Amino acid sequence: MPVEFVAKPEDRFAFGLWTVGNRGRDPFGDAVRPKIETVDMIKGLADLGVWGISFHDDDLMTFGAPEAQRQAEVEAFKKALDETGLVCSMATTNLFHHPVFKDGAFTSNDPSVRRFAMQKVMRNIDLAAELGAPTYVFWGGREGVETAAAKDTRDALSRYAEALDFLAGYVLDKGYGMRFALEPKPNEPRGDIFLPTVGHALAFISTLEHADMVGVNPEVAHETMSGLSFYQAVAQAVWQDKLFHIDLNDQRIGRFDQDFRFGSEGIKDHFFLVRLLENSGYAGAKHFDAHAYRTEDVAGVWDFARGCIRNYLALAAKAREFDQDPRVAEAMAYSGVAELAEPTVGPYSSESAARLKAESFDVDVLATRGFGNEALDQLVIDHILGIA
Ligand code: DIG
Ligand code: MN
Ligand code: MN
Repeated sequence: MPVEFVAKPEDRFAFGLWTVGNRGRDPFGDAVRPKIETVDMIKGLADLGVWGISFHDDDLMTFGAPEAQRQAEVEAFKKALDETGLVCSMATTNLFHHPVFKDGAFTSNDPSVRRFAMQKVMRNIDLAAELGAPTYVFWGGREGVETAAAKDTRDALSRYAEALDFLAGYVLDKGYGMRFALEPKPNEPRGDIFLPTVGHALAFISTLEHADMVGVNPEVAHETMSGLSFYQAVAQAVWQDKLFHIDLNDQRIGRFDQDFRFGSEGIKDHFFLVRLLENSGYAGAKHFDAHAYRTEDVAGVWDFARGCIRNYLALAAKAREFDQDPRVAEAMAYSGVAELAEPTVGPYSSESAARLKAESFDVDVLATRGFGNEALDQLVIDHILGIA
């Protein structure tokens, strides 16, 4: 009998409207499944125990529609949230679909396009604030180049920073209490996208006027596309108190952005990721930015949504079992895991410097130490496989 994993709102799982709303289009084929109406998506996710919903402005409101139609679409969304108890956990702007953004949005060479992009964001920030979204995501899907001749990256980053500083100023001026989360990606749809990894984004944030209200929204697929460890990227973001949001999905290295169901590929990586999110006190949305395989019908879309949640909860249970296993504590003690948490020298003083320089070390003895990582990692595998 399969083990049941039931999500509760306090788990803070969230989905974007565009995830269960994905109709299976790809660069080589048209939609394969019918549109699910927004109200039905929200009710279906509420039935799964989901807590939050996120949206791009254009997911919710028809681009360019008359104000009355936009308002009607927003009211229907609000009504569905009220009726289901779901919250708006994040909002973001579609600055990538319309042809006007083909050369970028904040970094388009055309100043009018840059100003239109900022206006589009401001309008959706107002709605996000009205809906109580605590986080606003910026994924610069079109902020990049195919040829470096087209843009001086230094100018592009200056325009990017200028836009974010201005928009942060707008949020502060309005008193919205919202935070920004930058979502890195190395490429696709652009040949090279600016701010390609979490590392680039963290460095960029440090240059911003309102850096304290800007963090990152790492996505599994995007860091993996770069060949980097998503777990390590998230661990540094947590260490810098900059994990403001997270896009959970799955991905095979060296492929296009697959946005697979969470837990469908990198089981071991996700074991460590879920263990970190659960043990680090991360209180943000566990947001799935993924979609069902193109092979799926609407029933398969709900299999996909259930699978994202099931895999997260199953890995969280495995991580708890691992951390409660006395053999793990013993193996970690042998590996010296807790010793790394001890300061090496502490704050500088001339006395401590003199002591350190006078200290003697038996390097050959130190070099003989074995750290027992094979036995420790085998316990990880044993717990993941359920054979511990
Ligand atoms: C793609 O991974 C991006 C867009 O879906 C959206 O702007 C953002 C929201 O998490 N992720
Ligand atoms: Mn993606
Ligand atoms: Mn994403």
